[in-house]
Parts: sequence; structure tokens; C-alpha cells
Amino acid sequence: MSEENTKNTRRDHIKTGLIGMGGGGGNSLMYVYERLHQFSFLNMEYFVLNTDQQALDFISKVEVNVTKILIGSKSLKGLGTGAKPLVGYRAMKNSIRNGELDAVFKDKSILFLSAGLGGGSGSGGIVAIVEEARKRKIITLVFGTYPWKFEGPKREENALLSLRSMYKIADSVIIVNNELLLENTNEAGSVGKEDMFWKANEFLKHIVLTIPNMIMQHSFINLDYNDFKNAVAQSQFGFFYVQEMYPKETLYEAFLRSFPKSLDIANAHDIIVNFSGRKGIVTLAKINEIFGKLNKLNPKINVLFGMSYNKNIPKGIIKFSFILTNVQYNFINKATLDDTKNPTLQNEYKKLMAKSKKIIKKK
Ligand SMILES: Nc1nc2c(ncn2[C@@H]2O[C@H](COP(=O)(O)OP(=O)(O)OP(=O)(O)O)[C@@H](O)[C@H]2O)c(=O)[nH]1
Ligand SMILES: [Mg+2]
Repeated sequence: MSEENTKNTRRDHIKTGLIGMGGGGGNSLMYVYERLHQFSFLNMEYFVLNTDQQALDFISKVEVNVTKILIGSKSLKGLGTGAKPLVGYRAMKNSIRNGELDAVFKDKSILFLSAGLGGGSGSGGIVAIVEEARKRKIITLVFGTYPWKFEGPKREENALLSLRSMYKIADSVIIVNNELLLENTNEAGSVGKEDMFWKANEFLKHIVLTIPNMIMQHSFINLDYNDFKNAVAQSQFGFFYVQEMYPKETLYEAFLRSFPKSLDIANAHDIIVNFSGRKGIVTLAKINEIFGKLNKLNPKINVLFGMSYNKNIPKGIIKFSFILTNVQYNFINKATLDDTKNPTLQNEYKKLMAKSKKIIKKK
């Protein structure tokens, strides 16, 4: 089979979907859609799901390629959940049962799910979607924002409830702590032209663009879909980053700069990295240096890497993107999350609520 054919076959088999759930999830989806929908290699379908009719109406009607689905229309009548995850979860279960989400799951290999955690529609609905996707053997990569402290304990409780219910059934859950977005407000907000979610939305855009790119585009050392699938399968919490070296910086320095303080990689299982740059710039010596040092931080880590040439990257610069699996976020107490016996919101709701209060107190 020629190289071109291999490429096409791979693409044809990997159909992806991006789902924005709830108000925040829907907005982040639109941000990504506007910037990426022209990239046909993503082979992606876009869906916005909400229990709130008004929020769905707000999404521009011009975007014909975004499918909007009102969740729980019979029980909630398009009026939202009142910030109750259990209500969002049940509404989504019903909609799935009624076949209203068949198009979302149909033929998909990977689903990217985005929600602002802390409310009811996104936090609860996402759990039901992940459960269904798992039944259908679809890889799920969840992207969620963790609420700001100023939004109050109830929002954090909802976010924790959602996380503890899904982090073991999703393949990988990547969380951006909104609190950390405040650290660089200059970049994110002070210009006035971007809203406060700009950084989180950009992050989602990179995930959605880079992961299919890593596994579907031809590079001279390939990462294939099955490598990716094996590494991310049930990898609990994950971390993803795209980085570019500063001039005069070493590749390893750029690499270290990518890790936020809130991340513990000592027990991470895998790292999947794709390097790109001009011909000859990505040498084995440089890669060896990175992984040699990374090995000291985590001797057990499994390394998967790919390399590709890109003549559009400036001379002397290497760009790379990576996914770490099984990381620990310092702002989420995973040991307490692990107490859950039954991972569904429906059965555990009361117990979880009591426990998530304890989690908040412990911090
Ligand atoms: N990325 C992003 N996050 C948002 C946005 N708006 C709100 N959020 C965050 O997402 C959390 C949940 O809010 P919503 O998305 O409005 O809630 P929902 O999922 O629609 O749930 P209900 O409205 O309670 O049914 C908030 O606590 C914020 O932290 C947004 O436009 N973009
Ligand atoms: Mg809402």
C-alpha cells in the first residue's frame, strides 16, 4: 500500500467528535469550531448539548455544521438544571435512551468532551456521555475547567462530584484550573479583546487540533492510533501541552517550562510526544537528553514519540506537543476521590455530596 493510501485509510477509520456540554462547554466549542472547522483532516463533527434552550438559541444559526441538541426536553422543558448535576445526569441518560444522541456516537473513534465544571448540565451530563461512550468502546478525552474559588463552594462541590463520577470511566480527563488562569491575566485578559475564558478555550483548541494531528498525519517516525489508544485508555487524569522553544533555549529547558506547579508527574504512566521542526533540527541526541532527564523524575515512564518535518517552523526552533497520562493534579485530592464505590451520579449522589464537602474542608 502506498504511503498516501495508508494515510487515507487511517483517516477514514478515525472519525472524531467534539461535544460542548452546558453553557461553558458550548461556548468553548464555538471558539474551537470557528478556528478549526476548515481543517478537514480532523474528520470531526461538532455538537452542542444543553438543557437550556435559551443558551442553545444564543449559538449562532449561521453555524450550520454545529448540531444543537436540547437535553431532557420533556422533563426540563428547556429551562436548565438549576445548577444540579444529578438533574443534568438524569436528563442526559433519558436523551441517550430515547436515541436523541445517536448521531453523537455514530461511527466515532474518539470523542472530545468539553464542559465548564461547576454547574448542572455540563457537570452531570458529561458523566452520562462518558458512560455511554465507554459502552460503545469510543475513546473519551474530557476537557473540563475547574471553577474559580470566588464562585463559591457549591460550584467546587459540583465539579468534584462530576470528577469523581467520571475520572475512572473516561479515558483521560484533562483539567484546567480557572484559578491558574488568573496567574497570567496580562496575557489572558488585560488586552480587553479576549474574554476571561480565552486561555482555557485556546487550550482546548490545541488539544483538539494536535491529538488527531499526532496520530493521523504522516511523520517520519510515526505515532499510530493504537499506540495512542493503549496509552490513554483509562489513564484517569491527563495533562497536555504544546510548547515551542525560545531562541537560545535548549529543548529540555522548553520541556521543563511546560509543567505547571500544580502537576505531579512522579507516577505518570506514559508520555506521548511529537516533535516538529526543520529537517535535521530534531536530533536523537536532543531527544535522548530530554528523556534521560525525564527518566530521573520518573524512572517508570513509558515514552512514545514521533517526529515530523515542518519547514514553516523558524530555523533553530523545535515545536512539540505532549500528553502525559495518569498524572496527579495538586488541586484535586485524588485519594479522596478514590473512595467512590459506584461511579455513577445516580446512586451515589447523596454520599458523594457529603464526601465532597469533606474534600473541600480538608484542603
Ligand atoms: N470555558 C468556559 N467556562 C465557562 C463559561 N461560562 C462559565 N464557565 C465555567 O463553567 C462553570 C459551569 O457553568 P455553566 O457552563 O454555565 O453551567 P452549565 O453546565 O450550563 O450548568 P447549568 O446551567 O447549571 O445547568 C462555571 O462555574 C464557570 O467556572 C464559558 O463561557 N467558557
Ligand atoms: Mg447552563
